[in-house]
Parts: sequence; structure tokens; C-alpha cells
Amino acid sequence: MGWSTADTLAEGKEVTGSVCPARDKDFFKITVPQGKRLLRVQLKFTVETTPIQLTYILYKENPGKDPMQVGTAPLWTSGGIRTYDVYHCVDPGTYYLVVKDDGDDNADGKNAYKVSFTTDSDKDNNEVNNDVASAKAPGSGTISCKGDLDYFKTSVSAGDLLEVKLTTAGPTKVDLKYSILLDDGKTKIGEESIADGMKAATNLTSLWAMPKGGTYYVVVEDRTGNKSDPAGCTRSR
Ligand SMILES: [Ca+2]
Ligand SMILES: [Ca+2]
Ligand SMILES: [Ca+2]
Ligand SMILES: [Ca+2]
Repeated sequence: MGWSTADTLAEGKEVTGSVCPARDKDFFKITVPQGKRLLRVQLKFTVETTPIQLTYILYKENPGKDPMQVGTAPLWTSGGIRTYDVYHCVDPGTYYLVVKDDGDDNADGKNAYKVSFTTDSDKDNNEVNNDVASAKAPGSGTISCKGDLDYFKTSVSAGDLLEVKLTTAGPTKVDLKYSILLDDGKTKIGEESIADGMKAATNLTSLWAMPKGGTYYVVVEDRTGNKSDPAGCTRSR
């Protein structure tokens, strides 16, 4: 593998490369500095047609062992030329970005791709809130990265209705979804989502009859788990 020969890629610097011959993989070594929790990967082709289905895999350095896979490009379902602009939630540290053809069965010796990365802090003050144990009181947050889950915790008295309100100030790339879970943190008793967050501000407001009094969890995420918008803002209660 190419860990030891990886090219060091500086933050904010765009470089070009090509996937040739088939099974070629390009290794880039990148650093997420202390205090930063978001890694933005931008990857695109320089031309409109190529036989390559561009994709990437993100690995974290694992001293003394092979790096561990910690992320991938989103599934590409729309056809056409692949272009990525994706946020990953990560810890500070050293990572490897591996750019390749999906399936490792195509090559393009003529045309190049462009890749770059930047890092940022996560402005969502509720983080980390990715599971039942770290659930926070209802409030504002953002789906800052691919696969981000935001857990909120609330309780209702027997016979009460639970009002869930999930809104944004304006359009966002994220197609917001919430699920209501019982106090076991697993059993889903309801969910709502929107088809396209870019069409208008999100406004999901519903009253739910709860089966019993007690603790409930509301989990907010992107409907497909692929989209994110660290600048966006969601509110739930
Ligand atoms: Ca190459
Ligand atoms: Ca391919
Ligand atoms: Ca979040
Ligand atoms: Ca989260």
C-alpha cells in the first residue's frame, strides 16, 4: 500500500492527479489540527466526461498498525460526473485520503481530477451528542457532517402530547429527518422527514400521543445520512 509514499497535502491547497492505470490509488497525507473537528473534502474532475467513477476513502493514522478506515465518499446515485464537497466529523490527527476509481476497473491517462481539503471547528454546541448516553436537552444544532446524529432527550407525563418542532431559518442542503425513540433508546415510535431541504426552510411540527409517561429521545439527522451543512441551523424541541 502507499501509506509511506503518500504525498503530503497542505490545507487549502488544490492539487491535481490522475487515476491511471486501472487499480491506481493516490494517497494523500493530511493533518487535522488541534481544535478542529470538521474535515471538508472537495474532489472533482477537470472535464465533463471520463470513464472513471471518482471516489475516495478516508483513513486515520494508527501508529504501529495499518491506518483505519474512518470515512468514505457518499454513495453516488445520480449518474453523471462525480463531484464531492463533503464534511466529515473527525478528531484532530493525521489522516490519509485515498483517491481512486470506484470498482478499481477504469483508468483515465488524459484527464485529471482536483482535490483539496480544509478544516474547521464544529459550531454545534451540543456536540458530542451522537448517541443516547450523550443526548442533550432540546435546542439548536447543525448536521455538521456526513452521518452526524444529534440526540435530544425529553420527558412527558402520562397522557401528555409531545410536540416535536424541527425547523430551519432558511433552505439547507440537509434533508432533515427526526425519529422519536422510547426510553430504551432503540424502539422507534414515529418519524418525519422532508424530501428536499433546498426548496424552502424546514418546518416540521407535529403533536404525538405518547404510549406512556417517561423519557423519550428525538434523533435528528439527514434523511439519507449523506448530506451536511455546518453553517445551517436546526431547532428541535
Ligand atoms: Ca495517480
Ligand atoms: Ca470504475
Ligand atoms: Ca450536530
Ligand atoms: Ca451529533
